[in-house]
Amino acid sequence: MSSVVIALLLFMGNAHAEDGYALWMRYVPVEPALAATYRAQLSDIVAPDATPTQRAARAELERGLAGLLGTAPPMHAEATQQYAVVLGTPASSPLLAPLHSEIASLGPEGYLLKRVQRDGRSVLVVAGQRDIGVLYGVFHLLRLLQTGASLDALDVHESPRVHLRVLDHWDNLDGHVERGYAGRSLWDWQSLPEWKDPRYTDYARANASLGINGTVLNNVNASAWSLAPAYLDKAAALAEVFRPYGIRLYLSARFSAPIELGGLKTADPLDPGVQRWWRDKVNEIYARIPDFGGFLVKANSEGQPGPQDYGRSHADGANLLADALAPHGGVVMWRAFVYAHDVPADRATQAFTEFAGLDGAFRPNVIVQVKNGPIDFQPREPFHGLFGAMPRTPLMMEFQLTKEYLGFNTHLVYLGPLFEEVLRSDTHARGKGSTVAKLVDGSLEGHTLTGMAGVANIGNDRTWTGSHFDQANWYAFGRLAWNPHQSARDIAADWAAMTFSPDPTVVQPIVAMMMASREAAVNYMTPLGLHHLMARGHHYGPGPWVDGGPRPDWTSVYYHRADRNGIGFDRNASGSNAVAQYAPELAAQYGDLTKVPEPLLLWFHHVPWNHRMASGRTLWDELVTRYSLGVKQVQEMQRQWSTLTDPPEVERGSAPLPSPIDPQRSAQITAFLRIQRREAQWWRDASIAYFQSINDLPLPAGEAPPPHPLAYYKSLQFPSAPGDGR
Ligand code: BDP
Repeated sequence: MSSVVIALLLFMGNAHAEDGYALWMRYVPVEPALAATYRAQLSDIVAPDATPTQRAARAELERGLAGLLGTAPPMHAEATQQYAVVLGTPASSPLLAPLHSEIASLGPEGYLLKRVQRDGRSVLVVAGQRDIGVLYGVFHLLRLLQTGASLDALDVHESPRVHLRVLDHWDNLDGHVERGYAGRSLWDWQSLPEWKDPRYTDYARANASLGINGTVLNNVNASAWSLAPAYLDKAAALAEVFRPYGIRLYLSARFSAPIELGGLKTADPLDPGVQRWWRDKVNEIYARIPDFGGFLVKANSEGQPGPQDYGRSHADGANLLADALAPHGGVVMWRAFVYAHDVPADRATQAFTEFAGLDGAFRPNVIVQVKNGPIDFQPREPFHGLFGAMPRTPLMMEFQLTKEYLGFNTHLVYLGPLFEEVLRSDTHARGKGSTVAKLVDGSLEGHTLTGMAGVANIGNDRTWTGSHFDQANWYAFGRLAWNPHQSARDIAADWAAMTFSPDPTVVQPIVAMMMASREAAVNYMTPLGLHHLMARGHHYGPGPWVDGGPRPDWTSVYYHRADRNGIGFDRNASGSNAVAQYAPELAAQYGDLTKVPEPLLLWFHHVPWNHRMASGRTLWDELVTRYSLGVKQVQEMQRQWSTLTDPPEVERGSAPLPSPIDPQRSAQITAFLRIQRREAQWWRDASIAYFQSINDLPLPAGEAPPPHPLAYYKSLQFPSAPGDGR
């Protein structure tokens, strides 16, 4: 029997459960032969059960093994004659004393998975210095089983490279999720604190399985009410659920809360009354949540209040909160996503202009949170110039998992390659090899306060993320936050194996689809360095014609600058000079039309339509070709998917192979790919119709003209598109 058939038979028993809720922790039976090997190797387990985290580790292992192997081996709190696995810390298990220094070298969250000889037999050790490391180790072990790895010669030593590994929820108190495409907020504020929905525990399990250790509960466009006593009680209940899973709770703080909640006349950071208010507020929080992580702040950006309202700097604002948090060990994650309405400068330069000069002015418990690119989570941006420009300040990476600009939840776009591209970018800050990853993990500048944040794509949809494939973006973020040097492809392979099946005939096409998907989206939306061309407000669909409105840098025409002669944003010395915010080597490369990488061409240059590209085509022909390529790439994804859902007949006369993908998930994924195909075509057609209306150039031979006139695309309206900011 082929392994595909076996996989099918095995999951048929679980078919009812394949609605995506279990994420990558499905724990479905492994192949019988492998199960027998694993059962022999994991026959008898010693694991302490004295603390909530120890109990969580045991419960997860029991649950995982019961599902994967059909039966959970006996588990004991004390050593037995026959034990084959030992879980614990040197403090919780005397069996681990000999490994004491090896374990200690892995740090407070690290773990090892290792075969050792004990009493003449081979024993598998899952150990950490603290309980949380053991829990992480259990998840690692389960991943090995789920992906069919051998346990024969295990010798895994893991410690996180990044300290704060945080999901930022943009959830409002009324349940609306800003830029959320997965239903309503997970947090049911109305029934908290009394009712702790079991889903909160599953959320914590999923995060712990990746090593995510922080959650910001509320939107950066924060309501001051999140800091009111009633809401702090509710937050404390969530913190209690998260605690055993190593997750600390953070809140977005509205800078003007002393006025709105405290009745003060000012929120000036240098005002002693304001300072007192924040100290008291922070004390009040820690009285309820002793391990509270700290605040995330969006200030003086997009209309949010901040220190500049009082003529003070971002450092003054951040330090105000940092001083209140310091006695408790809390941190401030102060966002660098700022651009002011009264500053006419290129938006891509503003964060740098406002922050670079503040290097060294922040308290040690402040970390500045910088989006991956200088505009706004676009399908492709160069890395943010602040990376490498503030050596004395810890900088935290902010990625967006929710696909505000990449097709919402219905487009299959795996963000691993985007994250990897940014993390591997060389800033040249300290010579060649000064990658963004080395700034994020602190190794380049010797920072110990380090972090990576992902704007969550999670809601109360049964799939959590609004689609099956968007789970991979949560997954990849967590894995890269743990170690930003990992490969997006390897992570995709793990995810596909756990989420669908470890059978290579399933993993390979899925990984191929995932790895090509981000470039496909770049092609059909914003090829060659174009950016910010989406519809206004809700950002659903193409809007390259968007102009007017309250501010130019909320339009598309501001960014593409297309006219009869050419297209692109001149960010050289002759233009906004944004290139000057990068290291000299990079500034020289980006600034030179002959050296700039083509994927960033129109980000940095305004280029004539007849400019010759590497392909030999003119820029216009290349642009059209790219738009069409994006559509073809989605068609290719559909084809690859169909090889799984409608496998071909293998032998003449034999019945078609059953699909290795369960019908429930298969149906949604197939339908979503159809939506993506249609919308990719829409992006291509609308964009070509618009740019052609400007340059009047013919389409390259063989390219189909858009089926509708430009006026049609411009007339489309979607007043109820999901996720809008408000
Ligand atoms: C933009 C979103 C907006 C967010 C903002 C931010 O459109 O809803 O509030 O980012 O990051 O991309 O603050």
